[in-house]
Order: sequence, then C-alpha cells, then structure tokens
Amino acid sequence: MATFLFPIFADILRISMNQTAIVTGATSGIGLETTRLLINAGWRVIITGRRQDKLDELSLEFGEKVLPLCFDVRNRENLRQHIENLPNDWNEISLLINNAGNAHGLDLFQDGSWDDWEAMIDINVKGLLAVTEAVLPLMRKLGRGHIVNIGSIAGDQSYPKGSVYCASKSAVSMISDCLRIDLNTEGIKVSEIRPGMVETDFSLVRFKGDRERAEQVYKGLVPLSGKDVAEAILWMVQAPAHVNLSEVVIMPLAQASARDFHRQA
Ligand code: NDP
Ligand code: 8X3
Repeated sequence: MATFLFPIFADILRISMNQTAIVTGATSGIGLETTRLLINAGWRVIITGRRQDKLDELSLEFGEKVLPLCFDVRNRENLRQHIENLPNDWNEISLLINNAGNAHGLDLFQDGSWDDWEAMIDINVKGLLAVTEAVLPLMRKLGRGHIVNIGSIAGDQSYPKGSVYCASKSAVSMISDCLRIDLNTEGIKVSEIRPGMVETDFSLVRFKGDRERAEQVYKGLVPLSGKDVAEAILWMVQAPAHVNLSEVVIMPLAQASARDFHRQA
C-alpha cells in the first residue's frame, strides 16, 4: 500500500512545494500567460525578456513571486552571468520554458533579408541553446528538472515565405529530441509544444510594427490565445513525475494545417 501511494504523495509534495521556474520571453504573449498560470499554480518564476519596462510592470504585479532578469538571449555571455549570479534562494531551477523567439519578415527566399534570417537563427535557435546551456547545470545539480521548448507547427510543416522561420523551429524540434536522449538517464524531462496560430505580438513583430497587416492574419477566425497555449504547457508541467508529454501539437479549430484555414466572411 505504502509503495503504491508513494508516487502520489511525491507528486502532491512536488506540486505544492514553492518550486522555481524560468520563462524566457515572459514580457508578452505565450510567455506572459505561462508565467501567470505558473504563479497561480504555486511556482516562483524568473521572468526574462529585453524590455525592462515590461519586467518592471510584472514585478509590481507579482511581487516576490517573480525575479526579473533583463537580457537578450543572443548575448550568451551576459545571460550566463545572470544565471551564474542568481541569488541563492533562486538558483534551484527545476523548470525552464524556452519560449523567447519570433518570426522576422515573411518573404520569398529570393527576396529575403539577411538581417531577418540572422535574427531568427540567433534568437530562436542559438538563444535557446545559450539559455539551456546556462540553466541545465542547475537542474543536473538538483538531479531533476523539466525543459519545455516552444516549437511550432512551422517546424514540421513548410509554407511559402517561411523558409528560415520554419527551419529555426525545425531545429527546435530536433534539439528537443536529441536533448531528451542525452538526458534520458538524468531524470530531466524534455518536452516540445508546437502551437499553430496564436494571437500575440507575433505577427506585429513579424511585420515590423505594421498593425493592420498583423490583424489580417487573424481575420475571420478564432485563433488560439496565449492563455490556451499556457494551459497546455501547465498540463505538460503538471504531469506525474514518471510521465513526459514529450511532443504536444495545439491548433485552433479553424486551422487544419500551416496552410489551411477556415475563415468566415
Ligand atoms: P510575442 O511576440 O508576443 O512574444 C515573444 C517574446 O519573446 C517576448 O516576450 C519577447 O520579449 C521575447 N524575445 C524576443 N526576442 C528576444 C530576444 N532576442 N531576447 C530575449 N527575449 C526575446 O510572441 P509569442 O508569444 O507568440 O511567441 C512566443 C514563442 O511562441 C516564440 O518562440 C514563437 O516562435 C512561438 N510560436 C508562436 C506562435 C504564434 O502564432 N504566435 C505559434 C507557434 C509558436 P522582449 O521583446 O521583451 O525581449
Ligand atoms: C507561428 C505559426 O504558422 O505563423 O509559429 O508559422 S506560423
């Protein structure tokens, strides 16, 4: 009986303990909503992003439940210093949500911009690697942990004008799979969630602040919200210790694939 109940008690204890998570890109969209849900579920969250004003707002809202760290995931040395110098009561990180990222531009390859390509590779791929590289030693020291990478349906479904964004998310998928194998004996879960269309600042960033063009993306259908994706992430995070929801795909009802949408007039 005791042997049977132990995993259940261990899970309850694990969930109720004030555990520490780090969310990259917590200043907006999916990262912001995930931060909110994690805090509601009892986590303390290290919130990161480049916009200090947004981090300040969140610090005011959540007080001691958050620790803001302002860094660009492209600056490997700087972010490593932030992680290495975490206060002692914040460095037992057992959850990493690798969320920071964006699409930059939507162009035929032959019209593409090197700056956009570089931003997507440097942020979505190298940034994720740099954050993981910095945080993983803390999980290994703890002997447990969970890394949730935010991929995209774009990582396994190509679409016109998406070459480098799709490639960057394909890399996220492959890194997630290989990392899961490399950490298989260490008690650290690696999961990937691949959302379809989510209404956040994503399109505003992709179209460089052109709000009208960004709004067209969501016209005539109900996209996912950041909260929809955050709820799925929380479900992944709260799975029993022996269960890993290793790959989750989440789409709006109105989206059948990266290229197929049902829009109402
Ligand atoms: P948002 O634009 O709303 O959020 C992006 C977040 O990433 C912001 O908090 C931003 O913070 C942060 N970020 C961007 N660049 C950097 C950087 N160089 N350094 C540090 N932080 C950075 O978009 P979403 O919430 O939609 O995007 C979150 C993730 O979800 C991305 O990885 C995206 O690819 C993925 N995704 C989005 C989908 C969608 O349709 N929206 C669908 C599938 C996946 P700050 O500006 O403060 O630095
Ligand atoms: C974001 C979704 O379809 O714009 O990853 O690539 S999509």
